[in-house]
Amino acid sequence: MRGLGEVPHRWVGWPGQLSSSAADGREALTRRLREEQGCEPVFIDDEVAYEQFYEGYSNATLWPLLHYMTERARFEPSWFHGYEAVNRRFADVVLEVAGRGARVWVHDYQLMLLPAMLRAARPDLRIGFFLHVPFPSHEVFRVLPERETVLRGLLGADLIGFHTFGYLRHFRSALLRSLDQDSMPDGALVDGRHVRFGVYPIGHNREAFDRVTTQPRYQAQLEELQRDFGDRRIVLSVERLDYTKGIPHKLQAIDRFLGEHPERRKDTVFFILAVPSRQSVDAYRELTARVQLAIGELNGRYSTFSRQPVHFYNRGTSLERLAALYAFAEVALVTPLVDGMNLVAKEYVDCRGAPGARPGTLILSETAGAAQELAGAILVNPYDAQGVARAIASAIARTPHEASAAMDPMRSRVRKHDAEAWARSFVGDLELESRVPLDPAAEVGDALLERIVGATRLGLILDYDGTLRRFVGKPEDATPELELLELLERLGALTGTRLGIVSGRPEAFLQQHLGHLPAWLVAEHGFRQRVPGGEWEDANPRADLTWLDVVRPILEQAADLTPGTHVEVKKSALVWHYRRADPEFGAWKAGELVGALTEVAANMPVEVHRGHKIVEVASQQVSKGAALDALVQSWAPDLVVACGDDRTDESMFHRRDAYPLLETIKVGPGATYAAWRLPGVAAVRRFLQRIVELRTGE
Ligand code: ADQ
Repeated sequence: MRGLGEVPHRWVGWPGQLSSSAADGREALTRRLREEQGCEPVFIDDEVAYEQFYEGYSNATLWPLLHYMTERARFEPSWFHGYEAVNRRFADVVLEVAGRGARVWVHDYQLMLLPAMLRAARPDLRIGFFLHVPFPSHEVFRVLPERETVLRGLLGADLIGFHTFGYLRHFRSALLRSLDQDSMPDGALVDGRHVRFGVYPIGHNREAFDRVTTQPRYQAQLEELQRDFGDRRIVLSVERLDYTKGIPHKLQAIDRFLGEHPERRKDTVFFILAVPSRQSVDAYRELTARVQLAIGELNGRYSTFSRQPVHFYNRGTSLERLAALYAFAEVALVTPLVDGMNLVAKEYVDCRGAPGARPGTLILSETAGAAQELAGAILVNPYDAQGVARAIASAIARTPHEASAAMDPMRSRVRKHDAEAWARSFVGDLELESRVPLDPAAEVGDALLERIVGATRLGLILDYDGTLRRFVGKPEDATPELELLELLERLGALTGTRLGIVSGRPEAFLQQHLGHLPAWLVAEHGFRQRVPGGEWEDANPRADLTWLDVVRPILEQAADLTPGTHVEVKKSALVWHYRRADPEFGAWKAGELVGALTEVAANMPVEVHRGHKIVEVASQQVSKGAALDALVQSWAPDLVVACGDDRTDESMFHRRDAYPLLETIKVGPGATYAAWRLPGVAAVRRFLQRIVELRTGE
């Protein structure tokens, strides 16, 4: 790829299906590819891998699904195993050839698991991924049984690129709805890494067309076309013979056009160049037969003895002939049903400037990614045969001046944004350092650990949900796993160490799951508390809770109006949960609810806050900060570490100013008053494990 310039690079790819004799010479082929072309082959021509990975999961599951053709998509669990295995084969070869810190650019839907595989094995690599096909609406994508694994596979990358902003929008929606992964248009924070997203519309290989159109063979092709078809207008279609390209629909439109314009049957000729594709997949063989039949019928209906209106070429074409055809055709009819970008449209536009080219008009599907860039095309709905027939008629009727006026600005754009510019822009962005959101909290490091090891009387105050335990679909399912309980047991038993768990959960939950631990428990954000092995009691018996009856109906009404939400009633707080609601609808309703509550509760002793998929109204007279005060008083420690992920934990972090003995750790992204940061639950557990090891001298 020229965009990579002089940067030393290697291609890793499948050299295609080998004949059995060539398969015997794999080693020789590998050597030749490596030495002569800088390529590393990955062989997938063994029967199982080929069928499961290539024909199966790539071409019969993902390809139709990503192109909105759910009814064509087939799902076979064994295909996904083959897909995983071949992605793994690619990973093995990449890992062999990629040096430390190498940039790896992964292409397209066949390799969507590869980024995460590479990331897991080699965090030093900088990984980019580009999707050449559409990313469909989540309503379609969610049909994929392995959707979560596939999305996680992609999130292994540092930079993920799409042709259009629409595809990126759909991808973000899938992240939110399938993985509960929040994101911004430019990226997402995933396990403490910033995964960037970008829009990079691919361009055509301008350099190849510039080169070929200066050659005598191109001129010869052009002269031949002039001789044979000089008195006729050519309407040209070029595509792979694929059901996404809408060839049968196009033939219907041509049928209408020829039916309605008998005067054009003599001077218009339709060239359909369809390169055979994936002929081992049933759907493609059926399509070929269907197209051939329809063309036979069309020609039967409209041919005269000397003239045939549709010429169908079911084969590839040399670049000089292709360029000559582009240059000679006065209309290009590019009408895919869905297309990631479509390079044929851009090649046609560029060839308007080729030597000897005739002025021309592009008819383009509004459903092709290229439609967003090629504003001078006649945009059509490929399903609307009548509309496409009208577009053909109006394109043919254009004067050369009209055609050029629409074409010239498009051509400048297409030439500027060619394949090389596209590659440069993607690779350039991949070079940029990932930006972790800027805020003052520093990564937890050795300085903090040293202070912890040195403390004689250490206090640990830990939040539960989102800090010790990952969020799951239903809050009641987020019970502590054995591994976590063992860790907490060991922490609580450390000499010179006091452990407190401060949570928004009700006491019943904490008692049931954590009650046996040698730990101070604080429930409902500080409303109820318990010393190890003791009885539960009110932290602030004088708190005014009369507001509960006023606020509760407001939350209940919100729950009635928003499917998938419910109200949790605690002794000193009310919580509206929207984790199971449609994420966007839930977030919008949460905003409304906070607005309504802020007004109603203006004079009440409450705090309204929006947390992780919740809106909570809690007594102002209790807080985690107040709970921390009480623990500090009773423990008399020389160091306290408070750690939490939520806004309610900020009331503890604010105590930093009051106690120099307090170290504060925010878990996850977002603005905070804490001094330190850990990226997520896994990192918190590793951190606690390290404390156990250091304080026991393990
Ligand atoms: P494709 O689906 O293959 O690519 P497209 O972008 O149109 O579609 O590229 C086809 C290429 O093949 C063009 O360069 C064209 O010149 C060539 N070609 C087609 N028919 C030919 C023929 N008969 N003879 C010779 N050459 C022929 C996928 C996505 C697209 C996306 C590209 C690039 O489906 O949406 O634009 O990747 O990202």
